[in-house]
Amino acid sequence: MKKTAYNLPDADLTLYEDFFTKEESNKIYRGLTDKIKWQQEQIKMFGKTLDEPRLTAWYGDTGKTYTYSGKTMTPQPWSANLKFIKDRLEKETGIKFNSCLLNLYRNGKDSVGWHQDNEKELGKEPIIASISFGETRPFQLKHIDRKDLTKVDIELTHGSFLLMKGSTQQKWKHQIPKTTKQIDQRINLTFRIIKF
Ligand SMILES: O=C(O)CCC(=O)C(=O)O
Ligand SMILES: [Mn+2]
Repeated sequence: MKKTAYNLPDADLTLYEDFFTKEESNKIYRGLTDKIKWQQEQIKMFGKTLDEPRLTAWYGDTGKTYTYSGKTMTPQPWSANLKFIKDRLEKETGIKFNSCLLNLYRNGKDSVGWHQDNEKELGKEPIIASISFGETRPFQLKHIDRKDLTKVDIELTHGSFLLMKGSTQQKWKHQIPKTTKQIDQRINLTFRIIKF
C-alpha cells in the first residue's frame, strides 16, 4: 500500500494505492460485477429524459434514504463484499460509514459529469471514501472559483482508495470524463455518511 496526501488549497485528499491486494481486488471485482443489483437510472435534463451514462446501485444501513436528482433512494442491505470493504475502510480511517453509492462504467462512453457531492443529508463537510476496481480511469478535480488553480488528475487504479474530506466537496467539482479509447469496465464505490 502506498499513501499519498495531496497538498491542494481548500481540499483534503488522501490516496491509498493497493489498499486491497491484487488477489482481493480481483475477487471483489468479480463478486460486485455478478452480485450487485445494477440499475439503469434516468436523468431529466432540459425537459428530456435520458439514461444516465453508467449503471448504479445504492446499499446501506436500513432506513438511510437519500435524495439525489429529485429521486428518493432506498438502500439494499449490505452484501458480504461491501461489508468486507466497509470494515477495512473503517479500521484504516476510524470513520463509520452508513451508505454506499456504486457506479459501473461499462466502457469509455460511460462517465460522470462535473459535480460536487454536497447534498444536505451529507452534512457541512462530507466525508467520502471512494474505492475503485477494474479499469483505471482519471478522476479529475477543478476548483469552483479559483481560475488560477489547474485541474487535477488522479489515476484511480484497481484496489485504490481515495479519501475526500474537509472542504473538498464545497470548493471543488469532480468528474470521470468519457474517453474514445477501447477500455474495459470499471466499478467505483463511494461510501458516505448520511446524517439524517
Ligand atoms: O467513479 C468515480 O470515481 C466517481 C463517482 C462519483 O463522483 C460519485 O458517485 O459521486
Ligand atoms: Mn461524486
